[in-house]
Amino acid sequence: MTALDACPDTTTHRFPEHFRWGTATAAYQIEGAAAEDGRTPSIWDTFSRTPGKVCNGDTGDIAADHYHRVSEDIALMRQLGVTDYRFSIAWPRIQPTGRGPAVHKGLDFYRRLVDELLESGIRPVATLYHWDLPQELEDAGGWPQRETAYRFGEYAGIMAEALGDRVATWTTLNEPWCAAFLGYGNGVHAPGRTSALAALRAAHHFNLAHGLAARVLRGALPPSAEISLTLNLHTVRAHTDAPEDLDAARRIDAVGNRIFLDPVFRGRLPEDLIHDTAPVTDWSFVEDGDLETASAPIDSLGINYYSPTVVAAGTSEAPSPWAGAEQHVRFLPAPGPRTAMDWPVDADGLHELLIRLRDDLPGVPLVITENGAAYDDYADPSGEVKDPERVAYLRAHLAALHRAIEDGADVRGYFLWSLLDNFEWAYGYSKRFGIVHIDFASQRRTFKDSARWYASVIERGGLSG
Ligand code: IFM
Repeated sequence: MTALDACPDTTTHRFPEHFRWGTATAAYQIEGAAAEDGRTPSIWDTFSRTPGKVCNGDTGDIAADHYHRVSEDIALMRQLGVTDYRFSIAWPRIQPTGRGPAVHKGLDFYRRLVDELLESGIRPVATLYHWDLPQELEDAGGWPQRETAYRFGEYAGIMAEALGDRVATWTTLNEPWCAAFLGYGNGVHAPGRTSALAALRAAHHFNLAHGLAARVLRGALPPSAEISLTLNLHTVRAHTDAPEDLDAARRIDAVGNRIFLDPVFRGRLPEDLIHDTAPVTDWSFVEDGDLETASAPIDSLGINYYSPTVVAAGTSEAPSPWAGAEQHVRFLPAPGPRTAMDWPVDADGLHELLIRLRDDLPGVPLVITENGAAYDDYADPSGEVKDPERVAYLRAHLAALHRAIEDGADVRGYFLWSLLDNFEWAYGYSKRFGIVHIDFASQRRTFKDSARWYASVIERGGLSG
């Protein structure tokens, strides 16, 4: 009997019976052990070593040292009571040059992780690509080159063979928008290139890579395995109903959302996107059959949501990730409170997005594969980490998600970003998203109040009060 059994049931937002409750992480952000057991540099190792690219010159060399602390971290998950754990596989641990046979020690690490999760009754949800491209593939042209998509298909086959019998859900890519447009468009992410054409080419090759991997996975995995893709879809709001502002929103929806949704779910590129991007490219790098490959059937769509985007007609400064749309679009600050990332807290945006997907993609099960917030957390003198703003953020977003489910959105699970404080890309360790606080000097893990709160949500199967 737990403490909750003795209390009157005050659950106000009960989630469906088989709802999946998880936390999420990514390899480069937590693993460390950057040069161990055959792992070679990824584009993030190179980028983080480039002066001026990452806050304080931070790198993922040690990160949360998860590579050496897997058992400890799984014990934390058991305490939380999560049903699922979403992690990513570091491609350069498996294929150091991005091609050829797998490194056994790399595979062994993920086998051990998955086996310990299963022993703990936690369902493994693996992402094949969360931005750590082997540097050698970038040197050969990176995602703007078609060949990278074929290499990704090969890597997917290796992983399916190694772990296909025990990983429940396979996600091909995490947030290809960020990887293409922040990595190749405005260069704030690795590999730091600034070319609208490279960003659009990368976006197409991500779609192709996703489809190639989905086909390989489908051929190799047991029928029970679920194949998915995670997108950071933008909830785009026009500042006013004026036609110019609505058109600005349409442009961002095309280059932010439909550039992936249409190829993957409809086997075509949006016509307005082709028209808008004509000054940059004629899309002749799209070959016959690519869009059919990209639209290989998948079992669910993962959605990462943090905050909405408000736009009006106007212009924005370059370098911009938006592949030319910035010449027609002005980005406005959304009102209301903000997180430590300066991102607006707006849970209605999650509801809005889910209702749009309910209508646009009927029959496609949805999973929230990331949602969470960074705040300036610290351990107080008694060693406690109080993070009431994060609890408020999570509560509001879970309530919005619950409302969307009641309104007919078929959402099967929620993964909180993130289990651990970690390497937040260009922000290094200056931003903390974890519900577990990490003292990076000692690697001591401490549950924040939000971790205890999330555990009680999972135990109740909903929100209370
Ligand atoms: O930390 C990232 C994660 O890697 C991808 N989605 C957004 C998170 C917060 O910025």
